[in-house]
Amino acid sequence: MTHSPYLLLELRVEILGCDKLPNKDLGFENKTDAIVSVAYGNCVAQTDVVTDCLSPRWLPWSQRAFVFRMSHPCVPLHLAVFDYDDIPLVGSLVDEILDWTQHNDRLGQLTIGLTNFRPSTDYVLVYGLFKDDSFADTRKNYGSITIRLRIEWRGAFIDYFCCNLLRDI
Ligand SMILES: [Ca+2]
Ligand SMILES: [Ca+2]
Repeated sequence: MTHSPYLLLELRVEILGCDKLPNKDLGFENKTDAIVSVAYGNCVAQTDVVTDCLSPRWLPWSQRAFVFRMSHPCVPLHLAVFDYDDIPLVGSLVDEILDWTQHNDRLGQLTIGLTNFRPSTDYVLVYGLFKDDSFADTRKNYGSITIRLRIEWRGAFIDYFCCNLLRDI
């Protein structure tokens, strides 16, 4: 039985910031409260919320970095930016998840293919955000997002294992 070598790789994603997000909040000095949802395979995670800012930055001590075990390079990375709204949640966990997506306005989203990234290389990337995944050239831009991305072998032990495996071939 053979395993995909991609099972030995980690996808490391850091959300650094967004620029020119649309404003979804009303009121004096009340602006979008940005939060980014990061999804890879069947795993989903969120950054911290940056309140009242249309060009938010996630600083190193905030929740902005995520590590996923890669399953295959054809599996894309999905990012979505929301305006967080602080509405009290009640009920079951399923109800809370449904409430989260319904109460927080989606500002823009993005799908990133990973096949062209080389392992052990840092990439700082700026992407436009769009309201949906349609292919029309007339898609309206909803600001941009800056991320740092790196694909890495999983730990020193894995490095040792792979080196010996390659040497034995
Ligand atoms: Ca706000
Ligand atoms: Ca808000």
